[in-house]
Amino acid sequence: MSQYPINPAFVAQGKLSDNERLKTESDHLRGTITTDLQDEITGGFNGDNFMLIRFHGMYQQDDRDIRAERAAQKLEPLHNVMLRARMPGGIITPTQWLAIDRFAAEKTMYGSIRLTTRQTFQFHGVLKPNIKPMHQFLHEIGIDSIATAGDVNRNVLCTSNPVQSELHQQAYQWAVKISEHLLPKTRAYAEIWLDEEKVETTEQEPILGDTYLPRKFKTTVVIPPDNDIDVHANDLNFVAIAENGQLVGFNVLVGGGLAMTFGDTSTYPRRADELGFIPLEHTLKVAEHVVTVQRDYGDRVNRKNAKTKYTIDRIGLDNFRREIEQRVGVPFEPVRPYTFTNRGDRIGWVEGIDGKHHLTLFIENGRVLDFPGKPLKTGLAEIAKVHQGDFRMTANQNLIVAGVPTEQKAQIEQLARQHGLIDDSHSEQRKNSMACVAFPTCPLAMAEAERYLPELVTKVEGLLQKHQLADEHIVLRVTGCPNGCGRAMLAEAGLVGRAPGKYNLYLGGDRIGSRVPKLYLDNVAEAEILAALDQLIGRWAKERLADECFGDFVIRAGVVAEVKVSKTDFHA
Ligand code: SRM
Ligand code: SF4
Repeated sequence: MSQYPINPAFVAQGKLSDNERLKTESDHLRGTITTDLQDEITGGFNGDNFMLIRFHGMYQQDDRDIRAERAAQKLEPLHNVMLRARMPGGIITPTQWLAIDRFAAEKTMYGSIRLTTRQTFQFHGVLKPNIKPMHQFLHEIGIDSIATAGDVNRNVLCTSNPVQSELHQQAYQWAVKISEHLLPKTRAYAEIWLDEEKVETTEQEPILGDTYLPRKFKTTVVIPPDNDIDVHANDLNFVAIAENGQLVGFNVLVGGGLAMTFGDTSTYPRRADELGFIPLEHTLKVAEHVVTVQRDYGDRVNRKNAKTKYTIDRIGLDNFRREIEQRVGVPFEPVRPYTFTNRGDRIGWVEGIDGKHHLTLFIENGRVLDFPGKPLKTGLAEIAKVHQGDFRMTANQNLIVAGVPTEQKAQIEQLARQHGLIDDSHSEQRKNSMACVAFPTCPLAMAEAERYLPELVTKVEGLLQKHQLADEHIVLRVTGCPNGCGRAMLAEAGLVGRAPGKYNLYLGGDRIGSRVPKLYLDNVAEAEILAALDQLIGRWAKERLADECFGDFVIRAGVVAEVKVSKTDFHA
C-alpha cells in the first residue's frame, strides 16, 4: 500500500490507467529490465519494461524510414533506444563533451548528438548490447539519465546565458538542487545499469510517491528578462527575483503545458499561472509540495487530462495554492514585479559582467553532426579540446561556449568559423525557427519537422524579402504532432503536423512566449501555408505599427482571435 494513496475521488470515478498498474507492480521501476537486457532474441524490451525504461531516461524506437522494408523481409523493426541525459541547466564540461562526441560516433546508429528543447542532449539509435556500457560510460564522466522521461520531474531548465554571471550561478545552483531534491529515490538505476548491489531497504518515494506522478512534470528556473526556457510550457517555474544583483527568492508559476490531442477539446495548451513569491529558504519545500499536490490530485484515470495544467483547471488555482501553502506551512507573498522581454538566444559573442566572453552558436535543429561543408560535430570537438570554460545547451537547441577569457576569443572564433559553426549568412528568421525531432525516430510523428524546417525557413525568408522585411523575423516553430515538443504552441506562427505533408497553422503567439496561438488553417499542405503567410506578411509590412511583431499584428488586425484563457477559447 502506498504511503500516499491515490486520491480516492479518482479511483471512484473509473479504472486507473494501465500506467498506474505498471508503476505499482514495477518494484520501484525495476520491472524485469535486467532479464530483458539478456534476451538476445529481440532487440527490444517486453511488456511493462518498454515503458519502465523511460524512467531511466530511454525510449525504445525504430527507424520509421526502414520499417516497411524490414517488415517486407519479415524482420522485426530495428529496435534501438534513444537516451536523454539529465543535465540541469544544460551545463556540460569540455571533457564530458569529448566523451559523448566519441560515444555518438562509435556506438550510435546515427552518429549524432541531438540538443533538445529542454537543454540536454539525446543519443539516437543505441542498440541493446551498447545500452548498459553507455550508462556505465556516462556514469564515469559524471552524467546520468535518471528521470529524464516517465512520470517524474524531468530535466530542470535554467536560463542559459550567463551574462549576469553571479545571478546566473546562483539560479543554476538552485536548478541543480531542485533536480536532485525531486529525483526518484529508488536505487533501480544504480542496480540495473551500474551493477550496484541490491541493498535490503524498505525503499520509499516520499516525494514522488510509490506510484510516481500521474504524468510527466517539468520545472524551470528563469532569470528575467530572458524567457529562453519558455515558462508557459512548464508545470512549475521559479522566476528569479534579485535585489542588488543577489537572488532573494522566486515568483512561482504553475500549470503551463503545450500538448493537446486533435479532436479532443478536453486537451489544450495552457499558460502558467502565478502562485506568488517565496523567499529563497522555502524553494525546495515549495518545489516538493507543488509536486506532492499534483501527485495526489492529478488524474490517474485519464492520462490525457493528467498534467498539472488540468489539475489546476479542475480544482481551481486558489485551492491548488491553498493546499501547497498548508503543506509548506507558509503562505505565498504577493508576486514581485518582473518582465520578460525576449526568449531567443543571443547568437554570437556577449561579454558577462565578470569580463568573461560567451559565444552562442546557432545549431540548426540542435543536430550536432558533420554535414557536407559544415563539420559541426568535428568543430565542437576541436573547440572542446582547447576550451577552458564550459558548454551550455540552451532550450532553443543551441550551444553556448561559455566562460572564454579575452585572450582565447580569437582562437575559439576561428575554430567555430572554420567548421561552419558561425555562419554570417544565417538570417534572423533562421535563428528564430525551431522544430522537434519527428521522423525518422519519433514513433508519434504525423509529419516531418526537423528534416523539413530548413527548407521551410528558406521559403519564409523569401517571403520576408519579397515584402522588404529581410531583416525581420517571425518566431516560427514546427512540431510533427500535437504533443508540441518544438513548442509551436508558443510561436508567432506554429505548424503542427497532421499527416505526411499536412499541417495545422496556428498564428498569434508573441515574441516573449506569453501567448498561445490560435488555429488559422486546418490540415493544409505547404502551398496553402505559404500563400497565407505571403498575404499576411504583405499586410504586416504595410499595416504594422512601429515595432509591432507579426504575432501581435495578426491579433490586432483581427486575422485570428486572441487566446486569453485556453480552456475556454483555444478551441472556440
Ligand atoms: Fe517531447 C513525447 C521529443 C520536448 C511534449 N517527445 C516525446 C517523444 C519521447 C516521443 C515518444 O513519447 O515516444 C519524442 C522523441 C523524439 C525523438 O526521436 O527524439 C519527444 N520532446 C522531444 C524533444 C527531443 C524535442 C526536440 O526536438 O528537442 C524534446 C526533449 C526534451 C527533453 O530534453 O526532455 C521534447 N516534449 C517537449 C516539449 C517542450 C518543452 O518541454 O519545453 C513538450 C511540450 C511541453 C509540454 O510538455 O506540454 C513535449 N513530448 C511531449 C508530449 C506530450 C505531453 C502531454 O502533455 O501530453 C509527448 C507524448 C507523451 O508524453 O505522451 C512527448
Ligand atoms: Fe515526436 Fe510529436 Fe514530439 Fe515531434 S512533437 S518529437 S513528432 S512527439
